[in-house]
Parts: sequence; structure tokens; C-alpha cells
Amino acid sequence: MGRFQVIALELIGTAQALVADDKGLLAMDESNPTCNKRFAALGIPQTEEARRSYRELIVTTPGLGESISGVILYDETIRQKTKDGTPFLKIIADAGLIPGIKVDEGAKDLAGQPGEKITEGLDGLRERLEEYAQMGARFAKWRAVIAIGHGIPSRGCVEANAQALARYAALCQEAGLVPIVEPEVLMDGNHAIERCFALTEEVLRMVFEELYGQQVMLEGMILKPNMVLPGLTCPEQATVDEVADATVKCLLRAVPAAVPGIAFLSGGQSGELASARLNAMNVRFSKQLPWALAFSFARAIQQPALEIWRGREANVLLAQNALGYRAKCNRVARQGNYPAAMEGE
Ligand code: 5MM
Repeated sequence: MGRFQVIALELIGTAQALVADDKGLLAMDESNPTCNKRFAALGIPQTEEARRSYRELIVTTPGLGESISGVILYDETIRQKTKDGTPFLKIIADAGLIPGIKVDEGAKDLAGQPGEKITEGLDGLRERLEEYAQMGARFAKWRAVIAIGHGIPSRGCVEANAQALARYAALCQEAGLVPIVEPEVLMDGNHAIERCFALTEEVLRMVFEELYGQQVMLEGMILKPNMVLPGLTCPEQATVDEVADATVKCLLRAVPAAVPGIAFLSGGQSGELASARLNAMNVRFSKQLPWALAFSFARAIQQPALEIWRGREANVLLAQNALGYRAKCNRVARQGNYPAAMEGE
């Protein structure tokens, strides 16, 4: 078997493992500015040591591997160690978790298009991917951000972000890393759910056109999209079942069957709502879908734990319980048993 065939088989195996056994991903790849923002809101010091302690709390959560297949790390985190000097990567491997790494360099203002963003990070990406692969990462993540507003997004914004996602994904596969392709249509705004549906479909169609153009192997990637939701300030909010129906209908139109898994971002939804919506999709549609419907949540898994921890050593165990609980809720949601299976816990 040639080198490229071996890499292809490894990519397919990793992509399938990331969505196997009803598990999902835990995104703990907040960049330092984002992590500091979350800490500041709770009065936690915004230091490298506080970020390290918090990430140690996460990766040492007992039983995390029962619900989580892989963790998405950030450049600072992948190099860190526990207080007793054990590399996080070893803790992660011992817990049976697959390590991944966020490789985009953030969403920056798009030239000449107020309110729109383009994700940067392609320069030097080949070399960075090689380093991460050597460290043990098996997948990567890149997030594109699309805002809905008056006159936006422009076609240019969607095209530029879709093309960057595809170029990133091709480089990942060349390096033997499974690309998590994350085009996020934001929840902010007062738009109706129909607008989010139409735009999410347009964005996904464009992303898959670009992925095809860059010869990305769909069997060796994971899509990380938003759910189809009304804007946060839309007067007409949708029921859990309406969100499930709209999201699955949209994905069926735009996501090829060759993709092994779709792992949603939570985007600012509460943990309960994100689990309930994921549950409804799996209850109503899982038997008819070509791909697994999984999760890749950050806030919807981490937020209760962060609020309990607040930077205090004495709160670590309780915070880990909260983190493990929300992770389990989402595994149960993949099985279509949420919240019934969680009662009494
Ligand atoms: C949308 O954000 C991703 C998923 O998190 P949520 O489930 O909370 O929506 C998340 O992985 C995000 O990409 C990282 O936190 C990195 O964010 P920044 O803004 O720091 O690049």
C-alpha cells in the first residue's frame, strides 16, 4: 500500500472514531483572549497559570472518555503539563481521548466589508500542522464566522471563508490530520429561523464546493456547523422540535453522505437547550441519516463547571462533576434518551 493510501485509511479511521459510540468532542480550544474574557466575567485571574489550572481540571475529569471521543486544544494548552509535571498530551492519551488542535489564527475584519470577518492562519500552516502531528495531534480545527445583519453577509465574505476552510482542510489531510471544518453562522440578531436556514444552506453548499475544488476527502473530515436557529433577539423563537426539523432538513440538502459525522457547535446556547435540540434530532431522524449527528461543544459543556470552579482549588471536584455531567448529557442526547436518562443524577 502506498503512503497516500495509508494516510487516507488513517484519516478515515480517525474521523470515524471521533463520532463513534455516541460520543462527541469537547472544544477546549479558546484562544487566550477568549479564555481571558470568560475568566474576567467570573473574576478569575487572567494568567497563564489560571488557564493551565483550568485546562488541567478539564483533562483530569474522571470518566471523561466515557462521553468524549476527542478534545480540541489550543497552542498554549497542547504544550502544558499538570501541576505534577505530566504533559497534558499524556493525560489525554491515558484517558482514551484523541487530541486535536485549533489551527486558525482568529477571525479578523474583512477589508472593505464592515461587520464581516475572514479567518486567518493559512500562512505557515503546513509547517505548524507538521509540528502538531509530530506532537501527537490527530485532528485539527478551523472556524469561519458568518454574521447575519442588514445587507450581510456578502457573497465575497462567504466565498473567502469557504475557500480558506477548504485550503486548510486540504493541508490538514496532507499532514495526516482530520480537518474539523467549522463554518459558524452566528446567532446574534433578530432574524427569523428561515433566514438562518437559507444562509446556512448557502454557506454549506459553498463550503462543500470549495472542499471538492481542493480535493478534500470527505470521508476523512468532520463538519462542525451551527444548528439552524432564530436570531437571539427574534420575537418568534422556535420549539426544540422546530429547530431539530429545520437543522436536519438544511443539512440533508447541503452535506454529502460521504461525510462520516456532523458535530455541532453550541454557539452560546445553554447546555440544557443544546442537549435537548441534539436529542430531538437523534430521536426524530437518526435512522434516516447518512452521517452521525454528534457534538463539539465548548460553552455548552464547560460553562457550569467554570462557574463552579471560579479559580479555586477547593472547587475542582465539584466543577469536574458538572463537566462530566454535561458531557454525559450529550452522549445520552446522541442516543435520543435525554433528559429521561439523566433524571436523578
Ligand atoms: C463557536 O466556537 C467553538 C465552539 O464553542 P461553543 O460550543 O461554545 O460555541 C469553539 O471551538 C471556538 O472556536 C473556540 O472556543 C475558539 O474560539 P476563539 O474565538 O478563541 O478563536
